[in-house]
Amino acid sequence: MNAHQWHTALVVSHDHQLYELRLANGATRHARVAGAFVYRAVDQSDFPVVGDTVLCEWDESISGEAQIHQVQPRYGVIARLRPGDATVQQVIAANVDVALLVLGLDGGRSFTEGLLARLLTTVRAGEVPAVVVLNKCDCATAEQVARTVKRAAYTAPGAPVHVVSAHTGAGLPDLRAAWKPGQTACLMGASGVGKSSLLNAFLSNSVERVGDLRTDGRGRHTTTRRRLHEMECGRRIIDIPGLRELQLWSDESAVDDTFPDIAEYADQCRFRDCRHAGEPGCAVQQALFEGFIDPGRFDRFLELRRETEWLETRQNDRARAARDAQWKAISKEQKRMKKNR
Ligand SMILES: Nc1nc2c(ncn2[C@@H]2O[C@H](COP(=O)(O)OP(=O)(O)OP(=O)(O)O)[C@@H](O)[C@H]2O)c(=O)[nH]1
Ligand SMILES: [Mg+2]
Ligand SMILES: [Zn+2]
Repeated sequence: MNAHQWHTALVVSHDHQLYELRLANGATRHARVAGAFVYRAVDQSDFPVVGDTVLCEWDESISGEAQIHQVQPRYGVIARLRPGDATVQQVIAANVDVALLVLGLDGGRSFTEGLLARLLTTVRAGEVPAVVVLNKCDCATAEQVARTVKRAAYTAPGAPVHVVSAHTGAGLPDLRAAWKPGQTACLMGASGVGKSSLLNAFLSNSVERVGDLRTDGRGRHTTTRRRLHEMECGRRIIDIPGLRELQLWSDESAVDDTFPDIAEYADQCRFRDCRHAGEPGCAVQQALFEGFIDPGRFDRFLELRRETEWLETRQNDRARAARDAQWKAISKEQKRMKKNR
């Protein structure tokens, strides 16, 4: 076999720079990005992530480790603002066909409209279809379940809502039908809602078992790394650690998609750029006043809107700084050329 043959492979997981790939024949192989790749990369979001298809090669006679040369074009990208950084995007997973937004039915803060709206806006920004998964239905009464389903449907208009239990298996066959063989689902949600338990329930008929569980000291198993798993019949599922911070990487239109009811009123505001903060002729304020918009929902809308505006301003600042630096370099070069003439 030719030692320098190119291969396409799927990124299954990675730990900093060390990647784990699955090859077309099902074998796994460790890999790093090639030197030229690092040189070409503009920023962190160019590097491979879980779910990516990459082109790679290796030389068996030197080491079995593959070099990744290229990331194939992505669709279905789930991204957030890199924690602790003002303007950098962190891609969480790529080529995702459906996002399973997992929340808990066990009371307390396992279900909040705020978190659901945030998860939804995040996945809509990457044009990933969302399914709401209310897990731990074994912990709730029928009445509690009905109430939460209603709140979920109200917060995520248009998204299917599934009531399930990873422990009893209730609702799982229906949920499995949310994505087709050959497609990839990505579990998202807070820590402890049962993402890995759902994964294990899905993998129970398959050869693979989840080994990536670590006890977090409070007696809980916590996922520490994103990982793509192969289910039976060619379905794929990505498990990720609970997102402690989910700052949006999104734009205003994704927020409007999450709040179509509010966006509809906003279209009727007198000013195109109305911020719905007391401007004259504001249809949103009017609808609030008349009770057509729920004040809590309006607060969540404003919060996400503010966050995207802030991000856009930061990005513009960054672009301007880059442009200024470019002009400075050009004029410096011109001065140098003049002097040398
Ligand atoms: N009663 C009940 N408990 C569940 C269910 N699903 C998960 N749990 C429990 O919830 C706890 C957290 O489950 P995990 O699957 O580790 O949660 P996770 O979302 O993967 O958490 P992170 O990996 O930290 O993000 C465990 O103690 C599970 O046994 C369920 O359907 N019913
Ligand atoms: Mg987990
Ligand atoms: Zn307005």
